[in-house]
Amino acid sequence: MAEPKSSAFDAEMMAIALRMAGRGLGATAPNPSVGAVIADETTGEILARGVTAPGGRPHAETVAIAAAGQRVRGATIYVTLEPCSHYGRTGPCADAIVAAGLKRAVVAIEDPDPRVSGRGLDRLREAGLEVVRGVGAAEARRITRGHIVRITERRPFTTLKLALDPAGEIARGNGVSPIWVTGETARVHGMLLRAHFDAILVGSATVRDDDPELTCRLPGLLDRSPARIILSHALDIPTGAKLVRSAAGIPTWLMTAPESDPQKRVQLISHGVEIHDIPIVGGDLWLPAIMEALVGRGITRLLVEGGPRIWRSFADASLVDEVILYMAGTPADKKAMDAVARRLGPVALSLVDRRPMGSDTMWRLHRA
Ligand code: AOF
Ligand code: ZN
Repeated sequence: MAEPKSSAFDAEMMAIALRMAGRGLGATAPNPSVGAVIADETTGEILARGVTAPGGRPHAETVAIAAAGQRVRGATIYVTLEPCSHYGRTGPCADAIVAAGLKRAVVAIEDPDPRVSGRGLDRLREAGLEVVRGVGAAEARRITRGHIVRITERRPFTTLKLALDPAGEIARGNGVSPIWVTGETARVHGMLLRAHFDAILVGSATVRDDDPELTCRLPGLLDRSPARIILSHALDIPTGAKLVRSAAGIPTWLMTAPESDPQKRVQLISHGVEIHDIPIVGGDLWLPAIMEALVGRGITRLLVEGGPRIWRSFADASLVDEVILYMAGTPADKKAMDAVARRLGPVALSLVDRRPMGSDTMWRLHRA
C-alpha cells in the first residue's frame, strides 16, 4: 500500500516538534529526547505540545495528550520518533494515542529500539489511524542520533570539542586558572554545548593542568551538570581537584586500571567519585570497554573535551562522530581542517558548518 501523502502543514508542525526535541537534548538520558505536537488540521490550530521529561519519562506523546485534554479526538499527532509499543514504567504511547481518539499520526523516523522497531506504527495502523512516515526524517535522525548509536552500536554518540589558538596550538592551563584561547562568546557557546550532552569526558592531564569543573554555569540562564568522566590509568589526580571536591553533588565517574592504588581509590570514593575498572590493552585504558560502561549507565551523548592524547585515542579507535572546533580569529576553513588533521590524524571528516563566535570562529565537522 502506498504511503499516505503529507502536506506543507505537516512539515511545519513537525518542524515545531523537532525544535522541542532539540531543547531536551542532554536532559532525557537514557531515553531519546522526543518532541510531539497535536494539531487540528482543519483549523490549523496547535492543541498541545510535549517533549520527553527530564530523566526520560513521561514520554513526549503522553505529555502532549494530557495537555490537550478532550480536544485531541479526531486530531493529528506529530512525533519526531515512532511512538513506543512496549510496557515500561507506563503503558505504550501507541496505545495512549489510540485511546485518546487521534485519527492521524505523522512520524519522522522509526525507533531502532528492538522493543519497538515498527511495532508502534503497526499498532496505530491496526487501530485505523492514518500513519505518515518520513516527514522531517533527516533532522530527526540528527537529533536522535545519541539514541540510534547507543542502540545500534552500543556506544554513545561522541563529539570532540577542540579549542585552538590561531597557530593551531592548544590552550594550556597554568594550574590556577585555565587560559582561554577564545573570547567570551565562544566560552558561553561551549557551556551551552555541554548542556546538550549527557556526559563530558577528560583525561587526567587536563584535570591536573586546568582543574576544570565541567559544569554549565550561565547564571540566570542555565544550570545543568552532565555526568563527568575522567580517564586516569594510574589515579594520578589530586583529591583537591574541583571535579573531586564537587563529586558528591554531580555524578563523577573515574575510569581506571583494575590494579590502580587501593588507598587512592578509598579516598576518591569517600568524596563521592564512582570508580570503574577498565581493562588495559596496549598500555592504555581500552576505549571500547569505556564506551560499554557508559552505555550501561545510560549515556547517549558524550562530549570529549580533551586533552590532545584523549582526542587522538578516540580518533585512532574510530570513535569520533563529530568535531566542534573553536579557533581564535577568523582563519580560513583549510587552516581549521589542517589543525584538526594535525590533532586527530587521518580521520574522514567533512565540514558541515562554520559560524562566527564574537571575535572567534566555530566549525562543526561530521564523520564523512
Ligand atoms: C517515545 N516517546 O518521548 C521517548 C521514547 O524505558 P522506557 O520504558 O521509558 O522506554 C524507553 C524507550 O522508549 C526508548 O529506548 C525509546 O525506544 C522510547 N523512547 N519513546 O515514544 C518518548 N523518550
Ligand atoms: Zn512512549
